[in-house]
Amino acid sequence: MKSRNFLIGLCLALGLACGASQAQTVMRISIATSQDSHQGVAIDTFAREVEQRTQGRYVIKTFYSGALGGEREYDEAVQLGTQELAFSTTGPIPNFVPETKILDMPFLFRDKAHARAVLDGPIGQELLAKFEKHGFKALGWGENGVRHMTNNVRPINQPADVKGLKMRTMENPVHMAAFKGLGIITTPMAFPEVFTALQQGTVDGQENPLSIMIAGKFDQVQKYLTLTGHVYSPCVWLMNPGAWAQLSAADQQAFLDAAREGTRANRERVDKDDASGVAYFRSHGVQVIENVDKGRFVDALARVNAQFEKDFGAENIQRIRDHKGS
Ligand code: EAX
Repeated sequence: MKSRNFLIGLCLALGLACGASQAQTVMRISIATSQDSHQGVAIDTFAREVEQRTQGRYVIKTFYSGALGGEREYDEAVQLGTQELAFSTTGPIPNFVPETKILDMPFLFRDKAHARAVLDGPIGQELLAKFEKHGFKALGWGENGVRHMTNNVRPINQPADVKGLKMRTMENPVHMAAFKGLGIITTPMAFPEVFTALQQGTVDGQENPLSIMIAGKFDQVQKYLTLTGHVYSPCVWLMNPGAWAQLSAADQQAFLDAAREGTRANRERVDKDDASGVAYFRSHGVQVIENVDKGRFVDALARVNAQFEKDFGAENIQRIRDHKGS
């Protein structure tokens, strides 16, 4: 009997070991916004592409709406290795990778095409490489979109109108410095808390790309939307370096290709949301101010921009502004 039990035990152990070596490796990726969004499309596409390109050896489990926490929390989890992957805006990233701060400067990029060309070109690739010494593998850039302002107090037509407004901001030092420079009372907060904060009046307003505001149904809690286009908001594909190192060279390429496809789908959705956003908000009762004189906002930021030039290097800023190819 004993030897029979031993044999059964041995078979089970072998079976498990054998099963484990054939088993799929499951990795997790998360976003703070809902699945039906430009970020949801990004990670859904990534997951599908990874599975196809690795013949199902890698399975990417997708988490939405802050199910694994807000961006700062899951960026940290990826750095620590308790989570393998994340698709994050650059909101909290300067707290981990200070070199990326320059990308969060207001009115740096002329438009999305300019931003995409910079991120996909040498400047973007140089910045991706900087993530490594801060404990991340960055697979590529994605997009959150061009940010605009909403609030419940008054329509914003000019810089003076934002003075004294209490606005939720991302936990981003560059954004906060700029908004303070405009006289805004900044309230940094993780995204999963924003809807409730707007609903309860903890803050008067917030700023985000149209894609985020549509997906977050902010029309239910905001009266005025102004297309300030004050800053471009990149996303980045983050991976834990240990998880990356475990991939074969061919699988690493599969992950990079999957991220590229994810970004393609992500940017397409941003364009679609930008094209339909104004009509969406108007039809949901939000007053939309489409044309503001952006030059006046740039002028109002002169003092803050002088500081950014010192911090990031005027030549680095100029190199981005001069980038052709958009
Ligand atoms: O991915 O926190 C933010 O405002 C970001 O733009 C986004 O909503 C989270």
